[in-house]
Amino acid sequence: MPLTIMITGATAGFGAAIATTFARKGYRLIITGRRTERLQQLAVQLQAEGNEVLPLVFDVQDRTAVKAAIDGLPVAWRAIDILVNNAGLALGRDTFHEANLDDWDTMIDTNVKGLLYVSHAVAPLMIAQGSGHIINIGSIAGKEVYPAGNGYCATKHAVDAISKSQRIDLLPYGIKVTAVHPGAAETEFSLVRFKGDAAKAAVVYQGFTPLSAQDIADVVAYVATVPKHVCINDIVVMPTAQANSTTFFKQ
Ligand code: NDP
Ligand code: 8X3
Repeated sequence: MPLTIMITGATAGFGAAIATTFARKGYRLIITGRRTERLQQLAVQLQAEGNEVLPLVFDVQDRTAVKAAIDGLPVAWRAIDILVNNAGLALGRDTFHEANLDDWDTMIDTNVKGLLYVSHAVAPLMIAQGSGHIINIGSIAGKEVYPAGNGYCATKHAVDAISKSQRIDLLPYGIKVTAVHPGAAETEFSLVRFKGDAAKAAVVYQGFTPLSAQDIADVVAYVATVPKHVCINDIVVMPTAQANSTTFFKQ
């Protein structure tokens, strides 16, 4: 029986690249996101390549929808070997006192509460089978804070803490927990952060080679395929031209 991976936020960026990468490795895929058309397109493409794919449309912020989606999984899809908690976003780049409270709410509801809801719904399935691997996509913003990163940095520090806590509580059930913390990667991330301002988003990646979505998919594929007795707990992945959150070598 091929292994099954569930990826949240598979309609773009890291999630789409992770789905494509694991599809090529022969995994069965549960792909999720809010944008139905994009999710359906990816599902059709991967199915055409011979993969079994189950697309599920839900908003990770909506805990009733999350629970309904996982509880409603067809029996043949209830054995989830790997969960990649990838869905997330940054909104705004404002100093603390100028930050928009709705932006904070959306980031906390998505990056923190959404990750908790999905993990909480999937963990019992992994516990029942006595194995599983949760891979949480954190960020360098979860290791260090940077100016005007306040709310987003807080959510990614929470992902770091949740990963450590899941690792302890799920230890007796043979469940691995890995946190992958990328630096700057060119996806739709900055377009979303700057609310559709493409010029502002492009500036973020000027003067150096950022990570690509495929770079992160390759790292996720690596941590997911080490031997059963090995768990990579935590990994920080940066562009070579980025030393930390604020130090870039741009030319
Ligand atoms: P993208 O904007 O390209 O993709 C984000 C994905 O998350 C989309 O598929 C989107 O799908 C999904 N998503 C967002 N909100 C929700 C929601 N409420 N419910 C369900 N799905 C949601 O960004 P990235 O691929 O770059 O980001 C992926 C993850 O990586 C995020 O957690 C981000 O914080 C993190 N990250 C990104 C870095 C970067 O520089 N790009 C660096 C470090 C970490 P849809 O809109 O269809 O719901
Ligand atoms: C995304 C990278 O540097 O904008 O998590 O926080 S950064």
